[in-house]
Parts: sequence; C-alpha cells; structure tokens
Amino acid sequence: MLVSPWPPELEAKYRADGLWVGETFDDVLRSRADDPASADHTAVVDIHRRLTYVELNDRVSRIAAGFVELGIAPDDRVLVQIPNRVCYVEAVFALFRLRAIPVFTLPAHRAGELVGIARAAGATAIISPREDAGFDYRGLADTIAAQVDSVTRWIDADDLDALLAQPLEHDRANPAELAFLQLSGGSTGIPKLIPRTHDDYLYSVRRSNELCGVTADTVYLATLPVAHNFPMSSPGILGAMCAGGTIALTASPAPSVAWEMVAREGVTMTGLVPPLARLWTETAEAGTSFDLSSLDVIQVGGARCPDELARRIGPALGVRLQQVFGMAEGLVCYTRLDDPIDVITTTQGRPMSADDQVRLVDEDGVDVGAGPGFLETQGPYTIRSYWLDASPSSFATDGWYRTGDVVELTAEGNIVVRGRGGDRVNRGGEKVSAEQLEEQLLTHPAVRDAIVVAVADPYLGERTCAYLIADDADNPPNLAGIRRFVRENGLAEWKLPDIVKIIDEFPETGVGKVSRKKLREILAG
Ligand code: AMP
Ligand code: DBH
Repeated sequence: MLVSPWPPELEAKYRADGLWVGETFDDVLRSRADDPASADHTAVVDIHRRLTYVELNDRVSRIAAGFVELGIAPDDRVLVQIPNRVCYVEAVFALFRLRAIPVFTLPAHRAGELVGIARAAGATAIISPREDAGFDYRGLADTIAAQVDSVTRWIDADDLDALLAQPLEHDRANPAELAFLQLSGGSTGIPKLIPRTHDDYLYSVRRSNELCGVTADTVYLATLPVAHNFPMSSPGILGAMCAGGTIALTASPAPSVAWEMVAREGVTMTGLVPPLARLWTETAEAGTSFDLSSLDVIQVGGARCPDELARRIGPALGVRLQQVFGMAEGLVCYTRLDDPIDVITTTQGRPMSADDQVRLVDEDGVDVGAGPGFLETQGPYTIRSYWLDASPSSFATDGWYRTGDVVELTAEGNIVVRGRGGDRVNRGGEKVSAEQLEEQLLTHPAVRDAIVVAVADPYLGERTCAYLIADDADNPPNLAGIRRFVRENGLAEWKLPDIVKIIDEFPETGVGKVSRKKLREILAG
C-alpha cells in the first residue's frame, strides 16, 4: 500500500545517503535469526515466557500461516490491542511476515476510540487477549465488530498456539510502502492514523540506536504500553531487535514489578514518562533492596520533565538520563549521552538526524528564529500527511508537519518545550483531545456547553478540567456523574476529567470566541 510520498528529490537523497536502506521489519527478524551471533540470544522475555531469535522467528512463520488460514491477507489492517507480553511481539511480527498492516492501539483504549479507529483503518480483524487485569477485551472486540462492518474476525492473543500451522513462503513487502498505522495523541475527536513505511521507521530506529548506544548487550525494558511510539522505536523494542539485544516486557511500570525484571534480566535501558520517573526516583531515594546496578540509561519523554526532577533521576537510580521529545508522526529529539549535565537536565535535546529540518513560526506562519514559537518539521522519518489525508491543516503547504508544540531553541540548538496551543491536555504523557472530550460532554443531558482546558499539576504536569454550563442551574452535574457518563460513552480512563467546574458563562475573547486562555488564568488564580 502506497503512502503519500516524500518529494522525489528528498526521497532520492535519503536513499543515496544511505538513510533509507530498503529493509523491511520482517527482514530484521529473519536476519537476527540467521545471524549466528544473535540466533540463540534471548530475543524477548516476560514474566512467564522467553524466546530466542530462532524460536521467535520460527513461531512467527507458523503463526503467520495460521493467520492466513483464518483469512488474514496481505494489506489487511488488523487492530492489535495486546498488553506488554511476548505474544505482542509474536502477533505483530506474524502480521509483518504475511504483509498485513498492524494498527497499534493501546490496552486502555475503549469503544469510544476503537470504533473510529477501526472504521478509519478499514480494519478486518482484531487481535487481543480474552481478558487482562480484570477487563473483558473479547467483549470489547465484539462491540467493535458489531459497529464496524469491515471487522469480521477476533483472534485470541493468548492462544496463538492454537493457530500454529506449517510455515508458508510469503512475498517480501516493499520497504517503501506502508508497514503499519500508529495513532496520534490527537488534538481532535477524529482519530488520526499515522502511516509509517519500513524505510522511514527503520531509519529512525537505527539512528536512535547509534545515539543511545544500543548493542547486542542491551536489555531494553518496556514498561510503558509497548504499542506507543516511544517504547516501540526510540529506540525501544525495535531498537533492541535491530541490534540483536533483548526485549524485556512488564505488565506494570510499578517499581515492585519492573525492578524485579530489571534485576532478573539485567535490564540496561528503559523509557519512562515524567510521573513514573518521579515515582522511580522517590522510591529509590527512600531506599530499595532491588539490584538496579545493570541499569545504565533511563530515558524520560512523552511530556515535559521538570528540571528539578531531571536533576534527581541520575543520582537516585545510578543511571545516565536522556530526555526524549518525540511524536508518532516522526521527529524525535534526544539529549546526547555525553551532553553537559545542564543540557541533559534543562532541555529536551535536538533532532536525531542531520536531515531533520525544524523551524519556529508564529500564529501567522512567520519565522520567529529561536522562538518561542510553534515547531514545524520535515525530514526522513516525518510523515507528509495522515492516513487518508485526515486533518490536512496539520501540514503546511510545503509539506512540513505542524507539531502544535510551542518550543524555544537554546544557543546550542537544543529544544526547550514550553507548551502547546489549548487543544490538548498532556496528562503525564497521555494526551487528551479537548475537542473530543467536549463533544462527549455536550451529549450529557444536564450540560448546555463545555470547554476543556489543562491545569498545572505537580505530579502529572497537567490535569484535565471541564468547565460546564449546566442546563438547569439548580441541578448541575457533578464530577462523579460526569466521569461515569464519559466512561460509559466508551472513552479511555485517562480521558475522564479530573476536575469539573460549573460556571454561568464562558469568558470571551475580543472577537466573541471563547477564551481558553482566560479560563486557564481563572484556574491558575
Ligand atoms: P503523540 O501525538 O502521542 O505522539 O504525542 C507527541 C506529543 O507529545 C508531542 O507533540 C509533544 O506535545 C508531547 N511530548 C513528547 N515528548 C515530550 C517531552 N519530552 N517534553 C514535552 N512534550 C513532549
Ligand atoms: O510522546 C510521544 O509520542 C513520544 C515521546 C518520546 C514519542 O512518540 C517518541 C519518543 O518517539
């Protein structure tokens, strides 16, 4: 499946310069299994299972054959909703092997998100466990299938053994074409699917490996939901696989669970969002009996890491800190491991590739130099459009991606993230679309009008506040009722408002537009 292309002269340059090397995800796994240096090395491990590269490669062939017997065909889009377990890697690479297209959803997504995603993707199947952490994923998949005509199959991720069939020969994918669909954190209620090619994504993974010092000795721990772009590719589990290292997976990022895995497998590297980095840091500062001595690098990203926390992480956990500012649409910035400590603790680093281009502009698109300004970017692994050209206004006319982030550049060219426009709340790395939540709130019978804004929070960075005008001022809705309503409407738990405020009218800007800025000022006051 073709992806809206990069301009021909850029594509030619990326190939000529050896950035895009014409390798597929399936090639990566095959070459690890074929290489005597990695063949018998642990490829992936969780609390219950462990597979070497040869074993993983063999199972992937047989699971792919089983998928084909079920009717999964090349180019089919398949929703993957699997927690951090070995079967995640098996299922995703089996889809790659038969040239189907995984759509990476998170375990926390609910019908409110998945119906739109499945429709937009034209998905034909869903792979998820029957049940996990007390939640009925099978039931959720049935709900999606009932509402989306194209979805005709559910596959039990916990019983891939039942599918094992005789390996088939499969055609090789075209590395320049669509490999999978990633999800955007989203500033609108309409799901924006992110089409990534083998060429562009594998370039970002290999370049990340160089910068982060990933080798065959790396044991990368995914504690964040592994379908997210950060633990997937920066350098994440795919980085570990490209280098012939080990992928370790834990179902929970809690120190008591994750640190057990760190000690057992000799984990060297992991990625955390700021609230988790704080929890790990404070737990370590209080003293721990877990052996964390193998840990070398902890990456923090997904949301702005406070400088005060950044300074404590390294000393508390005995690690080198790396800040990561990235997006599933492409651009990823890193502080370098050998940067001065001030750069590492006060900036979000700089683009990983010499071919990444960034510019800062004002509301009218006029260049503002070192800013602060809205960050726009193009480069060898940043998309030029969303799937099916959704949200064309996210791209400038010359194809640059408008990130929506407000940033500044330091004299040395490092990025400091200052915030975003008012369209999105970043709740400790989990993004809430103000528009999507407002749409839901407006359907509540007791709500006349709704505005969602971010408020500062010492732990999460931001929390979600819903300003509501009640239909009946004497009978206003309350927080518990609003949260229950949004949950029952099928939105992920992290999108429920943290605060509900009832007001009589919204403050307006000079031109009669509701002012989120004024609402934020009221909240701060
Ligand atoms: P997503 O659309 O889910 O891929 O989220 C990408 C967005 O997360 C970026 O555009 C930023 O708004 C935010 N983000 C990611 N990493 C950082 C970071 N280190 N500091 C501040 N914001 C971040
Ligand atoms: O938040 C993100 O989306 C993100 C953070 C760090 C990301 O996509 C990435 C690194 O690749």
